Amino acid sequence: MNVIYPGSFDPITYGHLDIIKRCSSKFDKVIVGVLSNSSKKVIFTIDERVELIRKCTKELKNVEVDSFSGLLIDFAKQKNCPNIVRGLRAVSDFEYEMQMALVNRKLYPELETYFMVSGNQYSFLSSSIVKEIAMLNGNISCFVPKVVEEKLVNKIRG
Ligand code: COD
Repeated sequence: MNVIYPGSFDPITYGHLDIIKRCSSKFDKVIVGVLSNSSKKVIFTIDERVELIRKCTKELKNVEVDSFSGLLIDFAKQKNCPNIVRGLRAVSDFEYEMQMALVNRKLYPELETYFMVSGNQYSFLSSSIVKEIAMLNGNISCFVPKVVEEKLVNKIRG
């Protein structure tokens, strides 16, 4: 079975990577879908986010990274993959995730959403937290791979 792991990934963190690695060992193929027209204010361009994810997942041969705009269900149809994986960190994630899963299924009844519980060590981690720490000159090396750290620090300082 193939799955889509969609998100903003601005930028990818060890929390996202943990989900991608675990999916990679459970499913035939993992398509990481990066939303290009996010309503969230993003710091990295779509090309930068895709490139960072590709670099961080290059060892995982069954992981494909692609961008999409518009509705997630249309991306799922285009990829012929009616299976979505989402990460759950805490109860606070649940309400939004549940709503999204139900709306997506209403729009595309074949679509299933699977939830993968975050690794304990990453349950507090989000892209926003990482950006905030970096902007305040904190050390983010335990939250993101080196290549992401360098790019983020350059972006903020540059
Ligand atoms: N541990 C485990 N999982 C994590 C962690 C962590 N530390 N951090 C994040 N995650 C999970 C998130 O829970 C999520 O499942 C995934 O990783 C991606 O997270 P983000 O924050 O990068 O991405 P989101 O949540 O902003 O992505 C939202 C989408 C882009 C998927 C959504 O907005 C979307 O589908 N938009 C397209 C428009 C659409 O179809 N709208 C209708 C749907 S209601």
